[in-house]
Amino acid sequence: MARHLITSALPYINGVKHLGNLVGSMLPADVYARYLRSAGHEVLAICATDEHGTPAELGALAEDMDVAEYCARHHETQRELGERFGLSWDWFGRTSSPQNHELTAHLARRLKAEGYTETRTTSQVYSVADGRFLPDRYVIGTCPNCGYDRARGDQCENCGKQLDPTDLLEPRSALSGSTELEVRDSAHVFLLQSKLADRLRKWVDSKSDWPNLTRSIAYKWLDEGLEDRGITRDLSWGIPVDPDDFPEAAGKVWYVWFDAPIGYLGATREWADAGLGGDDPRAAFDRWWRTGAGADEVTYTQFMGKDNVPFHTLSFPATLLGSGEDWLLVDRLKSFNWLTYYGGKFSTSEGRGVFMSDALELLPGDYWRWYLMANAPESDDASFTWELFGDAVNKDLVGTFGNFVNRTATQVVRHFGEVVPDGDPDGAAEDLLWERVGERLRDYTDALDQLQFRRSAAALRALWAEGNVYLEEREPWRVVKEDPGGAACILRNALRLALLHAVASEPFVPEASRRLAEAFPDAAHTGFTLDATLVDDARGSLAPGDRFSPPGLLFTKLSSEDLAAWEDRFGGGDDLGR
Ligand code: B3M
Ligand code: ZN
Repeated sequence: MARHLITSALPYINGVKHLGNLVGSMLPADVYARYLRSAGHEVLAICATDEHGTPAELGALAEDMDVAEYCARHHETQRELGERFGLSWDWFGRTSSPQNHELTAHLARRLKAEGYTETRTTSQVYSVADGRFLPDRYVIGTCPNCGYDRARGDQCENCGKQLDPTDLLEPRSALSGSTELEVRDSAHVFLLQSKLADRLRKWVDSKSDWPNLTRSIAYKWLDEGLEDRGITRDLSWGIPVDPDDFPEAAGKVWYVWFDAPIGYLGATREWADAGLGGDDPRAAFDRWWRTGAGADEVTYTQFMGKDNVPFHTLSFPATLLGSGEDWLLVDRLKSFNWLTYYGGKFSTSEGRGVFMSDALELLPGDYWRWYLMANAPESDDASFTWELFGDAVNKDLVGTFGNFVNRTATQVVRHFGEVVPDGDPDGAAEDLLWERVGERLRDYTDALDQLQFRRSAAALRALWAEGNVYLEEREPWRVVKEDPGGAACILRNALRLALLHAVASEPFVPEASRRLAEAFPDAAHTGFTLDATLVDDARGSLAPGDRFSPPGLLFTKLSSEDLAAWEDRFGGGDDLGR
């Protein structure tokens, strides 16, 4: 038994996330957390909403709400949707929590004490009418490159050119529209990443087991020369800079990308303060994060989309290393490419693509979990299409997993009633079955250990298929006519295999797995672990005469009409000219 800390990138607070966000971080983190728990390990799975920065401010503005209220409401929505998707967080916190405020202030203070911060004066756009400095993207104007008249101060959406707000022609405030803008000086705290570059490079060098995508992104930034980074902003919403520590930056807040990863610590502190780690919250927290207090035994795995990799391989480690304290750093970092919608972007404003709330309106979480993970954008971008979704549901869940369970249940009930049949002892065919099952299971857990989700889904599919192969080879429906004892043996083994499926499938389709496991009220499966021992445990379980209550259909087939209607509603290939 080992200890595993798992975090997934923190979803921005602004609105419901789409399936691409889900599959790039929260969902694989959950599959892995469930797998490790079920393999008998101690797991702490942490997530939170990322509540600061311009996304939060703009979101609140768009809904005409107070930012704090906006965040509180959307946090609840995101929690509820996550839970309905079966995300089994140990804690789903908030970067706006008092715990995160305190940890952020603490780390900033430590960085200063270690000589890794400096105050520098920068010129910034100030809006007289709004009475505030404007972040780059709050300044809009005409693009000097293409003439687009709604270009933002950080980038022109039309031609893609990176801009400074002062490049814009006829600049105005995105908040009030006022053109009364001035360039004023503002003092900001900078994190001296350049001073930490050598330590960071050494640390990245030591991570030879990181996937290529992750390593190449980290080295690209190191090779280009790590720049010092402004970590304060002139905003009102955020974690305030402590004026005792940084008097020059009083009245400002920490940059969202400074406090957001600290949110992993903050959310763990929330968990500990809620008493979930025992009576001593400080010790419970330290045990997961401070290497001097036991966290040296923890394996820390992070999940995220590829755009978040630089922040997790460089900036956040810079914060932790630079503090001079014994914080746990990430061990394994799994990053994902993009899930596209028919090759294009998911888009809230254009109503294109499927969002978490839409998805649950159509079908339970398991259907989406399976499809998304089996087609995860691992080695490359992947495209959502209704056709692929229909195949994943109809072929894998209904046609393979569901079909095996259903055929077995029907035969058992018809010929032997709602009990595990007795009959002949196992023969050579059964030995062979369990041997094959053992191999499939090993493929499956190997792939999960290596964080290869498509491969693990394929192995799970192959494990399900073994059930159907066994039934077709042994034909209990035919054998039962002349040899009821033989048929009983076949179906007893099929039931035991279904029980194994219930345990093995739980990381991917937890709800269906739970229903299937409940079909065996007398089995000791709660004590099974998802590793090589599962084969013998499942084979040795379910005594003849144990109760079996048929689970009913685990999944429902999707008709071509359903799929066509959804494609119509959400947009599909044709609408996008593909
Ligand atoms: N909220 C960006 C994103 O959702 C950001 C991740 C923070 S992880 C500390 O892509
Ligand atoms: Zn432009």
